Amino acid sequence: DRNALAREFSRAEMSPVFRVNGTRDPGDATYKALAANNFADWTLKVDGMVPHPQQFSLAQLMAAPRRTQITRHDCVEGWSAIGEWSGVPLGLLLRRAGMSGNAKFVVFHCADSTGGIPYYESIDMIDAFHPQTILATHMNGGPLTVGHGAPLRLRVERQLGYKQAKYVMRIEARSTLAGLYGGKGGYWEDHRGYQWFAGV
Ligand SMILES: Nc1nc2c(c(=O)[nH]1)N[C@H]1C(S)=C(S)[C@@H](COP(=O)(O)O)O[C@H]1N2
Ligand SMILES: [Mo]
Repeated sequence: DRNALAREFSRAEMSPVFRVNGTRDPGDATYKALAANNFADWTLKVDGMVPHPQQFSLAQLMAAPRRTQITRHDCVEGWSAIGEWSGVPLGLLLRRAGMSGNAKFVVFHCADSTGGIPYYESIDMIDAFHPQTILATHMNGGPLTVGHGAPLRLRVERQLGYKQAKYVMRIEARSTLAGLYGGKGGYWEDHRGYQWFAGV
């Protein structure tokens, strides 16, 4: 059942250490300038196949209704960690933008790139509107650190670690993944042959 909830854990079960993996700091000049100002000038764009494109400041996202959940993150490289994530339900932002009936995917464009290749990920509408799919601004009770994806990262709890896009700058609704970068819907899918649907 694609709408079933991922298991949630108690505070006592949280991992003492939640490692940072993949990009630890996007490091480019634009990101550096945003971080230096505590992301006060950062905006999240929601566009593509939506009737009402949106832009949200971090302050707006902080003030929006939020959901907090303690879940287990599973990385394909062979480690897991239980952490607490808090943020805005993605569905809430998507409903504000509206959704064209032809849109089938939601793409997350990230601030970082590796060897000049931008990081991106995508999910379908079932996951996009799943109640545990949030854009996290907080982790383990504090604001997201740069290592964990500040100022905003995706949590899509029924899927593996590489789907949990950090440094999200733009969310794009699309009818197809063809024509976008390598066409397979994500950085790891394009370059490492990882599955697009990474269910846990
Ligand atoms: N933008 C971006 N998102 C990313 C990555 C990355 O390198 N860049 N790495 C992915 C992988 S493989 C994992 S396991 C998790 C790691 O998240 P963490 O650093 O918060 O542990 O982020 C995922 N999201
Ligand atoms: Mo990972």
